[in-house]
Amino acid sequence: MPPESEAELARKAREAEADAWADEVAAGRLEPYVVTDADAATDESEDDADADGTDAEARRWDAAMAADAEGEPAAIAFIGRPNVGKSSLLNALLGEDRAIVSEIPGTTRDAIDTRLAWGRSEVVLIDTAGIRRRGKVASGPSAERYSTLRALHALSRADVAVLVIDAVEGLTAQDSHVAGYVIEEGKGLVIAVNKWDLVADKTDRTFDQYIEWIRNEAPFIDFAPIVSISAKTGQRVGRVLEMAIDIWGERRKRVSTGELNRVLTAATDRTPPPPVRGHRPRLFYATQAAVAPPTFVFFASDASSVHFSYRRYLENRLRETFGFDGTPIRLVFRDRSSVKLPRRRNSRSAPVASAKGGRRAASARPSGPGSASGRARKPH
Ligand SMILES: Nc1nc2c(ncn2[C@@H]2O[C@H](COP(=O)(O)OP(=O)(O)OP(=O)(O)O)[C@@H](O)[C@H]2O)c(=O)[nH]1
Ligand SMILES: [Mg+2]
Repeated sequence: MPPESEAELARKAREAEADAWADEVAAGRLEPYVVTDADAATDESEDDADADGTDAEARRWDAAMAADAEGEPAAIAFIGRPNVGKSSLLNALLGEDRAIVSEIPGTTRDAIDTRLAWGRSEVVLIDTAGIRRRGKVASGPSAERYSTLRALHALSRADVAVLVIDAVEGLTAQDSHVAGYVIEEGKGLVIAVNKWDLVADKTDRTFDQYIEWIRNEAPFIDFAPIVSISAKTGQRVGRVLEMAIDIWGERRKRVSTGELNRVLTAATDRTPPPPVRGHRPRLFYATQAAVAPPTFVFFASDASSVHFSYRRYLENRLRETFGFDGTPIRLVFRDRSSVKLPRRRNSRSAPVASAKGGRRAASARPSGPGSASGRARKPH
């Protein structure tokens, strides 16, 4: 993968912006949010307004409307290895042979955008060139290098990636590699298992077993939905688009700070962070710093000692409560030595622990909090 592409530089800039924001809050220059009973009451009524009653279709509609409002249609990139059927899938969705399809790997050379009406809005479908193995690209003809670079560039301007894999070949190491790249970029992800028509002797267990196998192979993409399709027969191709648009909405979802902190309190009450060197880090509060991808800043007494597995535990609690299906989420941990929440002072914990800082080391993953429009205003 290219080390310092434009996309990479943009991602780093966004990361720096979110870091600066988190530091402002940590330094007390922005008001931290303190959960009170009054807030809890207000939140309850807010929650009712966007409660579960909304069905999937309505959410999709909302997403399309939001896209319209922002003036930017949802961009969905079809990515994957050469010859898996990306162009075929695009054609099946459009109902016409817009993109060139052939059995020769490397048919699509450049990323091609097609606008498609969706409800009262539009989505942009981006067909991309097959992404080859790194070694092959490095030693291959320059045309191949450029088509891979263009595919990655297309991903950087997309909201959601549909990773197309070949049902017969299964999830290869290269597929996992590309999925990892999607996560690093903070994009939404759908796994489309194409050429399902070629899988012989299917029973009603076949797809479940297939999913189980993929989940075992690549547990880091467990947030991404998987759908079996056939671009050739058109089976379930529409589902792919529906899923991608749902994920577009999930990626832009905001949760209220009150609600977020109730989940945090419940999570830490149930399982407190494990002690490190005899000292248990404390998590004071959290706030959502950005959308696309959803990014959360957690303020802790010793951010660097919040263990990876505990970060994962918190991520799971957030997903359990708020969904965020199909999108990576970022959890960033920051030290906060003076916090306005009422708490008992633990003389052993404070100065030494927070001096360790670990601000950079504290981010759970390479964080990239997304578009400028996704930048959170001061927590409400
Ligand atoms: N049986 C079957 N064949 C398919 C399906 N989808 C695509 N194919 C075939 O797979 C071959 C490759 O399809 P493309 O759509 O060109 O694949 P691509 O991923 O765009 O390939 P590149 O542009 O080279 O990266 C073609 O021969 C298609 O007819 C499918 O669902 N079932
Ligand atoms: Mg193609």
